Amino acid sequence: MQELMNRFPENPLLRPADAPPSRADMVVECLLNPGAFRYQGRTGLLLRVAERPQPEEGWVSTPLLDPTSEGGIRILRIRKDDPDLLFTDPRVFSYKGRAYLTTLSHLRLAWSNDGVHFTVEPQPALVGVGDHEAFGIEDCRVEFIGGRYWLTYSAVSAFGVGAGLASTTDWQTYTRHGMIFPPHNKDCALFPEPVAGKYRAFHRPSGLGMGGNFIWTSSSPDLLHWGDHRCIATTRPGLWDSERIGAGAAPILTDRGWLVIYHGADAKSRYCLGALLLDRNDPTRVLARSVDPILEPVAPYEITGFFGKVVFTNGHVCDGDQITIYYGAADSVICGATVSTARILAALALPKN
Ligand code: MAN
Repeated sequence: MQELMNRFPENPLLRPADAPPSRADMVVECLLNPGAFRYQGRTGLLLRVAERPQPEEGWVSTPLLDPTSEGGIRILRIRKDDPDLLFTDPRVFSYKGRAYLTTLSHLRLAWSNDGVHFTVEPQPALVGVGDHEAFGIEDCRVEFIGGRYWLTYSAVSAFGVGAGLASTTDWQTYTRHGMIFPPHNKDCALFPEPVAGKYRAFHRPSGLGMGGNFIWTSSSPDLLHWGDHRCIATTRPGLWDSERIGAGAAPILTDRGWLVIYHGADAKSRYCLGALLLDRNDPTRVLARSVDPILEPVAPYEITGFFGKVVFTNGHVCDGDQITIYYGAADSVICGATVSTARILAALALPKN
């Protein structure tokens, strides 16, 4: 199928070498999955910077946030031949029956005057705080609502993955609002405006045994307390989004309804992007869904990397009909692509589920 999106010829826009590590004893392994926004005439990205200790032959090691350790970080080191170690995915391992990430992520700002060439700030903007974020914070969505930028991110810890909320007006100081969706939940994106008088969010709780990794929407009077939970889209057996799906950034209001760009993965963890169209006044109603992906991992930088065959977005900016999406490729680098809303809407079909 002909792809709908036009990749930037400058891709990848940012690579790990473009971000200095937050500490001398760390290596930036991946730069990925940025939130995107406009501020004072510039395009801002809130990058996920995934770091790990300097690699050592024969050892697996991971940093954990620990306020009782020197510098606030404790390194967990395990010999690769330890029989209690289970290591089959570059992103995660299990030790003595407990799951850990191989990297520790924080959020870092990058700025651009043209939306293509970005400069990464030398220091983190936000790092995990407290025991519910001890394995880091990831994949932040940014939305401007009521004069503030609202940041929804995955908060990872031994307690699971939940959705955290923070806000800022100046990108210098941040207010933390705590966890708004408890584990297991991620891919939380806020709507840009209230619908029928209530704030709205997408999120992705994960069902164990029953259910699955589906997109839900909920409403709130204040962005902090959420209810009215509804599942609106499920995975589709036999298609590219058969295993898990999750919303990207905020939905885009079009004359046909809310356009949602989402990611879907199959059983081989190949990640593509698709689209949903929701009723403008009742976003629990799905009007249409793309059958084919709107972006697939086919470019070399999308196929090969820390975790290959991945395109994953949680940030875009809009100029009239044009959407510029920023996306993580192969969980390693940051890329950009453009598409018109009209082109996506024309490609949507009625849902089959
Ligand atoms: C999960 C998340 C993302 C990541 C993809 C692909 O959905 O951890 O951050 O990009 O997997 O690895």
